[in-house]
Amino acid sequence: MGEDGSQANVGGVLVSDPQRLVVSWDLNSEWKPDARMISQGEVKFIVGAPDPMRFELEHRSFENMGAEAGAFMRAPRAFKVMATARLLDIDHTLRVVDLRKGEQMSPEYAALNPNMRMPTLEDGDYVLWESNAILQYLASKRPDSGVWPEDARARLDVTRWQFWDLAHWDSACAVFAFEYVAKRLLRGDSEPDMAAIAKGTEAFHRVAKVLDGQLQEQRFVTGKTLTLADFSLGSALNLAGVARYPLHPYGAIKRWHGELMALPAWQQTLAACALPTAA
Ligand SMILES: N[C@@H](CCC(=O)N[C@@H](CS)C(=O)NCC(=O)O)C(=O)O
Repeated sequence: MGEDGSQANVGGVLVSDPQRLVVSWDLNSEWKPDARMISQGEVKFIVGAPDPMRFELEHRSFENMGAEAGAFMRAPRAFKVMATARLLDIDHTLRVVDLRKGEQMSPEYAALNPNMRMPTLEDGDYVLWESNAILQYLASKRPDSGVWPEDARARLDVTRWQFWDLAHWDSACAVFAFEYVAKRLLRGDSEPDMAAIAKGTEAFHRVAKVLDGQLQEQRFVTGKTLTLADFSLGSALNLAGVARYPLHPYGAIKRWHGELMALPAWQQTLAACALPTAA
């Protein structure tokens, strides 16, 4: 809780080494001047200060475009691929498709992915699009990792939730991400369509109840262990604050997202998406 009344709902440590600590968090909607911002702060611990728990924040990368650019870099469908590649330690080269510049529409990109959407994977001559299919491809390279089990029923459980993601969860979250983040970033249009938000809120609660119910029963989406289903579904929560998902009633989803945020692969991917540091 900040002295100005702001409250961090979802946050994480992006960089932690003896010289530098960078934390990132999303703020509640009461925060002013613009609750859609994501800020990054440099934390200074003041030696000998009367209250050792107190620290000062120096905000950086704070202007609107910077904040939204951070959200852009965390676009859930790209993030899940990047984080899974890190989790599985798969060597890769990242090429950013800058949607703000319309790079997805270039003939070169369209030749790879006729949908003209990211992400797309290239492995030699092999090209694959659809983020959840890409996750399965990555997992097939690490059959012992356990994130995509060999047993047919266990594997189908993971696949079922990945289908559910693309059929229900992804689109329910995307309404908020579009209205509160992408619209402004890609079109310069800052007014969310409140009718779309109202309709989206209804759809969101319908699916969030299902996911929350599942996570009340178990630690991860398909059971005690982490699988591709967690990466497919959890990546959308990177935008929960900035895109104002109505997550308040869903304690189990928040607990689970906290667990994902604590994973080194998740933190490293967030750090890789962090805004450039100030000079
Ligand atoms: N179902 C696809 C969705 C891909 C998608 O919609 N990507 C968005 C970014 S997150 C995109 O590239 N949008 C660009 C556009 O619509 O022009 C997947 O999961 O890969």
